[in-house]
Amino acid sequence: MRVFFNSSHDAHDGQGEMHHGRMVPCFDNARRMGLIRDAVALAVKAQLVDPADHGMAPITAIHDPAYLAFIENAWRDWQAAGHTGDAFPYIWPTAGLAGGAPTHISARLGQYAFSSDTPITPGTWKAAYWGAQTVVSAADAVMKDGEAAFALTRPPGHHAHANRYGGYCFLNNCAIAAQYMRDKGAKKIVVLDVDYHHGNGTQDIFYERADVLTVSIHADPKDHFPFFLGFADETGRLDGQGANLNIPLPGGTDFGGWSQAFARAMQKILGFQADALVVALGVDAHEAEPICDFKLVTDDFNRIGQMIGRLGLKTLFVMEGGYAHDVIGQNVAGVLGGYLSQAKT
Ligand code: SP5
Ligand code: ZN
Repeated sequence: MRVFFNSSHDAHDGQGEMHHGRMVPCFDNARRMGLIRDAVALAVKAQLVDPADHGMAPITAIHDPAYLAFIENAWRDWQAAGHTGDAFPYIWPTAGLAGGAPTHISARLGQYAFSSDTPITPGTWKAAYWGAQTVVSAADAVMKDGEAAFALTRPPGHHAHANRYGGYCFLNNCAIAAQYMRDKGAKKIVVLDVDYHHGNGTQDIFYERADVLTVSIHADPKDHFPFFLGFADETGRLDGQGANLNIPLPGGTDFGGWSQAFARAMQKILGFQADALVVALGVDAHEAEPICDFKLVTDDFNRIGQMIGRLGLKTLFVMEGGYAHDVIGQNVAGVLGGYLSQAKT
């Protein structure tokens, strides 16, 4: 399988994140990528490919220009204000406290962030920009010959909205890839999100569209991040009515519960008759994951890959979460290997 690798990923290098009131080392760290790359190289015949530069157009097709300008310049503006550590917000425009158009960097951090777990560092834009190029290059390859590809990148993307960052995500890589595939001739796309966390950004971006079905299997937001989106009654709006499926699952879910959810997802996906599939491939449903509480084991990820292969669609895998260093490589390789064992192309 072709593995498009974002070799600029380590330009995003947070010193820490706010976690339960303390600064802790970032869960999304540079070590993840090497571990996954090496395990995948061993397990599936991986062909490492460097991304090509497709410029800003595929990114502006999804994200607001003012938001992109903010992310690109945030570190410079933060430094200009005299700060040396990573950039974080400390105030947010919430109901009743959202007037004016303040220009201070701290106000704008709060305007564009939805959570406090996501540092902006000197190389954040570079890593995120090349991450988007990595998924676009992989999407391009899938559209050209129909064979599956894997975009291996960080920071992840599925929590990012058109104009909001958070949950370690800045640019919504899956949304950028899905739109790029649409523009290259695919009429209908499914984005299937198997990360432990709800893909709130992807859902929001496509919520009113009928051409992109978004499906997410995740920990119930009533007591898991991102808390404020991802409920079962969110089914899409206007043209997009019926084109969003959320399957929230309780903490402690094992492969029995997870695979039942997948069976429901599969029915919905097959009924949609898409031309291509984008998989938001988080592996943080594993029992060893530090910020999650599902109970999947490594063999289950191979089964998930097989189930995805049986969907019979042109497939692009995009790396999302997965933070347990001891197992993430095997788990990602398991999904890709399982997929290859079942897929026709
Ligand atoms: C891409 C992705 O997986 N992003 C996840 C971002 C989650 N950040 C917030 C972490 C807070 C977790 N608190 C969990 C407590 C478990 N005991
Ligand atoms: Zn996650």
